Amino acid sequence: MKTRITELLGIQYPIIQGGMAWVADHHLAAAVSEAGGFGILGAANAPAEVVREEIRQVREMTDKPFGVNIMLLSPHAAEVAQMAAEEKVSAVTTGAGSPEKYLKLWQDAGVRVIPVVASVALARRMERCHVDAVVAEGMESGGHIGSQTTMTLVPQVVDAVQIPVIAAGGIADGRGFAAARMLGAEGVQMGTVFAASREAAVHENYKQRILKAKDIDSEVTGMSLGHPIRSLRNRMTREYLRMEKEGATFEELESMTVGTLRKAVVEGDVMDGTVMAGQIAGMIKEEKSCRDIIEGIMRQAEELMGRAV
Ligand code: TUI
Repeated sequence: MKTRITELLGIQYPIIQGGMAWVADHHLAAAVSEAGGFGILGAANAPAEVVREEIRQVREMTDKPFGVNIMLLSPHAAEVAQMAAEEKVSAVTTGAGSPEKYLKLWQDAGVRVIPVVASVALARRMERCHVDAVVAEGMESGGHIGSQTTMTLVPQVVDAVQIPVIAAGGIADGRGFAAARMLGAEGVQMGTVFAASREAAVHENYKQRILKAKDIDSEVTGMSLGHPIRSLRNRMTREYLRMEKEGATFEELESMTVGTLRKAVVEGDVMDGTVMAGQIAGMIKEEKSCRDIIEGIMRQAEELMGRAV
């Protein structure tokens, strides 16, 4: 089961867990790493000391490698970047921007760097800065998204760079894994399926909303602000989209969403909270352990690919 990604990260299976805000805590990251994948803590908007404590907790639960995702729009991004270097986590992934100003810090500390990109241009720029790999994330993903689909983005990024590419967006089973490999990816990153896993320490209402979702249940809000966010349809998305259509100001729209991800994930308010999830939510029907998810995917992919995984 070797690819350049399993070699780079020292893991058994080339399956990486997305660094989801409020979802990807030590319970989830440790479970994914223990199962042979690569668990990731989502730093989101948290201060460095909170994330450092999460790192300690993962280290108590597993000896396996794991990483931290740094959300570059966070007001604490710089201090979390510094802390990740001090803690010498195996890898950092980044989202919602370009991590150029932090690369040297991580590279000097021996931390692998894997930026999430939504375009060929950023993938190329990252390769020129000697990052170790990129995650090419399609707009099927939940949360903050780009504008290209996984099917179109992944092969174009694979053609554009020599470093290994990890596919993300719309993948949750062995068919998706095999398809990503056929597109040239050497690993996959998945979020939604792990958000609905047994070890995800999220509110039951959030988990059930994912498990009950249909194929057409997600919406993209914030397109007019240049920060499109995919989440599952509810009173919140309907009201937001109505205001967006009516030409509400940046401030009006922003003020509507403050604290709403926490509201859904932690408090379980799936009506007025932001239920971030990818389009593949419609395919996820039961809560499984991270081990069952990962081993099931590898088994199905091996069958499909004739052990050429
Ligand atoms: O980052 C994500 N997904 C996220 S971050 C997040 S938290 C958040 N909350 C409210 C508003 C905004 C974010 C929820 N979900 N995925 C990785 C990702 N990165 N997708 C797209 C991008 C991206 C977009 C533009 C990366 C770089 C970029 O442009 C950078 C440049 O300078 O070219």
